[in-house]
Amino acid sequence: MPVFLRTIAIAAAVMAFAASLLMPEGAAYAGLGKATPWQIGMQDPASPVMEQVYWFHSFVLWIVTAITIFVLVLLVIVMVKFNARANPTPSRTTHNTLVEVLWTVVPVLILVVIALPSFRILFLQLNTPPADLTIKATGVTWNWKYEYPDAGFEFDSLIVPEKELKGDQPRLLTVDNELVVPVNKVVRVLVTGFDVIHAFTVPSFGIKIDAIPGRLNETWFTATKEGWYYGQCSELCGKDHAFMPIAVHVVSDAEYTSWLEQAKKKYAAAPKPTDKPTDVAAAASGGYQLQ
Ligand SMILES: [Cu+2]
Repeated sequence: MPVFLRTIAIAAAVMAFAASLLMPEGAAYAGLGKATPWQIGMQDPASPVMEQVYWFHSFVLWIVTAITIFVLVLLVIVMVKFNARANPTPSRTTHNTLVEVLWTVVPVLILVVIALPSFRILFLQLNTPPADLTIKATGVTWNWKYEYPDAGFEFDSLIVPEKELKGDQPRLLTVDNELVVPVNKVVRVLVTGFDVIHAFTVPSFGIKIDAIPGRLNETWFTATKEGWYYGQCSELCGKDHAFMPIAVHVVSDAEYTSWLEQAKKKYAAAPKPTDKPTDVAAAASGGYQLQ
């Protein structure tokens, strides 16, 4: 037993030391709105739904960890106490009513404890509250098209190629025309696909929903912090699946109102988005190449 424990302790120490050597200085464990180098866990939550999802994830992780340790301890006890050398004449016991009732009832109780918050969060996600703003997102091969039906305009949102990025714009996530939404408002997102199935995802808002041609799906979020939030198409849709990012800029009410006025003029003057499968991203950038 002590040898076994010592081996585990040495292995843990070596792994911790290796991780500290590999970990670059200033690396964050998780970022808000986008993935960060050396991230551990999910992106930081910026909506009530994602806060709940994150909480549930950690909650289940603790339960899983406890069960794993419990089973490991049982295995070690069996290996050490009941091996052929330590226990040459084994017991002939085949039934123990108390133990059998326990190993049936306890897992059921654990599942109930997991299921209750799970259903609560599922209901929170699926039950859209009265919306302050509605946006329609259409997945096209290979970009997103956004429509603000109440304001009466729509526009294409295309990836910005790596060589055209400015400042600290993130690679593979930056777009030319981003979604803009006000902070602390209920945003209903209607999602559909134009030609093939895509999926609209923003991890920090806790939303991921399929964009299916001929079908209108609905999801919602309330962004609780201003800033930039990124996501990517999350359904394998074709050759440029990796190059149709989603960028959402969350701004104050005043900034949103002024953006809306400008956007109405800008997109009214712009040519209508192409509602047919074109290689718009590739055409705009002269072909996107991975570096
Ligand atoms: Cu896609």
